[in-house]
Order: sequence, then structure tokens, then C-alpha cells
Amino acid sequence: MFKKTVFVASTLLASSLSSVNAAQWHMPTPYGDANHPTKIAYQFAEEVKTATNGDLDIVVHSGASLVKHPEIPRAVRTGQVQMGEIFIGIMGNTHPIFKHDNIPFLATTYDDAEALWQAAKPEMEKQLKKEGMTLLYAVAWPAQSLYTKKPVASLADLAGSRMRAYSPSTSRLADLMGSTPTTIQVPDIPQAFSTGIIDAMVTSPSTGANGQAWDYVNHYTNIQAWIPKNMVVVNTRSFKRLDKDAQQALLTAAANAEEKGWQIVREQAKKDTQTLIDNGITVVEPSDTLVKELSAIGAQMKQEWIDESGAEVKAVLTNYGK
Ligand code: PCA
Repeated sequence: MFKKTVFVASTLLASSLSSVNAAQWHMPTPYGDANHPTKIAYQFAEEVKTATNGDLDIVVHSGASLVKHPEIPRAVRTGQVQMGEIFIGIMGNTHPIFKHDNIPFLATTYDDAEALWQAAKPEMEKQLKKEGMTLLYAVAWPAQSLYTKKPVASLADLAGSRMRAYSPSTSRLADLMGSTPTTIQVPDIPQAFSTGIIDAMVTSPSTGANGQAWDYVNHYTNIQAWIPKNMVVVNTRSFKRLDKDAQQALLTAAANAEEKGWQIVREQAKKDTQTLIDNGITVVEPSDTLVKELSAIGAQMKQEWIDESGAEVKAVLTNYGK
């Protein structure tokens, strides 16, 4: 009898302790559930919940439903939410280090993109730390290519066009390509095309496939200009308030998410390009002229980027070795 009482008491104590420690966190993400970074975010949250026996419950709010994409960095920095996912390039005006993600032709294969990420990580972590954030993981998108209504043999074919931009670097790119940039979020792309606000965009086969790009463009030129990433960050104070086990659970799940992301993206790129073809989009390799013209723009943007922030950018390029 006595033993049983002790058992009940300690069980109650354990469960009340765990409810005292249990936390529900909110994690806004910018893109909808069909996108592979969002799928990985859900798996990450599930893994953390299991590893902490439910003590850390991360609620994923996808599709910018809780916080608008451009506001997510501030929401995490100020602790309004504990974690968030951000397309790295949108922070390009905060500090040039974030631009490593959108420089055309700096890394165009998945192996190079992984190497660039490893090279950029230390500087990224330093900068995020200054803003009260800790980097958890990043997930790459498939390589970014050109969607247009008409074939593009050279940049002359884009003269006067209106191009979607999704970051400071892509605005600059549109300028240099002789088109006018307009910032448009993914859910607004179909309407922006149908109302003539834009008539071209550079994004992944995935975003084209998810948004049924065949309804508003006919041509996809496989320029594979860069491989951008979403990163997941945590408010550093929130992270430090967790006990050591929960911290470790978060870091382990983050490492797994990052590894899975690099594995999935290669397959995803092939699958989604095939979806574009199956739905009638003409997929072509870029002409030599277009490659030459775009490479020159890439070289110019790289130089402008170096000029903006010598030390940090040079550190990335030295680590990257290219
Ligand atoms: N899709 C997102 C980011 C990169 C991508 O492939 C977008 O177009 O906004």
C-alpha cells in the first residue's frame, strides 16, 4: 500500500513537472504545404516532439498564415515567435552576407551549392547571432530558371519585359537583364501574370509546377542560375531557456532536416521539371549567347557584392574556394 502511494505520488510529480517544462512554440513559414521546405518543417517539428516526449511542441504555421514573409525575421528577432523559416535572400538588405544565396552562377550544381552553404555558414551564424537569432538548418530549392511567354534566345528578347523579383538581388538581376522588377509573393504569381504586372520570372521548377505555370507561360529556359535556400532560425533567448535535452533534440532534428533537404532537392528538381513538360511547357537549354550574357551579369553582381562588404564576403569566397 505504502509503496503504491509513493509510486502514485512520484508519477504525479513527474507528470506535473513535465507539464511545467512543456512548451508550445510557434514557427511561421513563408511557403505553403506543397513545398518541400514546408514538408521538412513539419517533419522537423514532429521529430522534436517525439524526442522530447511532447515537452517541446512546435506548431508550424505554413504559407505565411501567422506572420507575413518579410516580417518573419523581425518576429523571431524580437521573440514574438520562438522560431521561423525565412528565404535567405529576402534579408539581402539587412546584411550582404545574406546575398550569398542569390548571386547568379556562383553555385549552379547541388554539390557546389552545398559547398557554398558550408562556406557561408560561419559568417551567417555570426550575423544572425548579432540579431539575437541562432541558425538551425537550411533547405535548398531546386535551381532557378527562366519562365517566359516567348522563347528567349538572348537578353534582347527580354528588353522591356516585367520580371518578378523576390529579393534585393533578383531586383538587381532584373535591372541588369533589361527588364523591370516587381516584388511578388508566390501566391500572387498567377494573378500578376494574368493582369500583366509581370511577364517573366526566375524561380524553381517546383514553384512553377505548384503554381501551374502552364496557365500563364509557355517557355522554360533551363539557366540554373543559382540554388537558393530557406533557413530556419530560433530566437537565441528562447533556445537558451530550454533544458539541455530539449536543446539537443532541436539540434539533432535540425541536422537531420538539413541532410534530408539536400537529398530530396535533386529528385524534386527532376520530378517538377517533368511536370512542366507534361503540362505543355517548352523546356529548353539556354543558347550560348544567353549563357554568355548572363555570366557577365553574374560576374558583375559578384563584384558588386564583394564591394559592398569586403571582409565577410571575402571570407565566404575564400572558404568556398571559387
Ligand atoms: N521558390 C520560391 C523561392 C525560390 C523558389 O524556388 C519563390 O519563388 O519565391
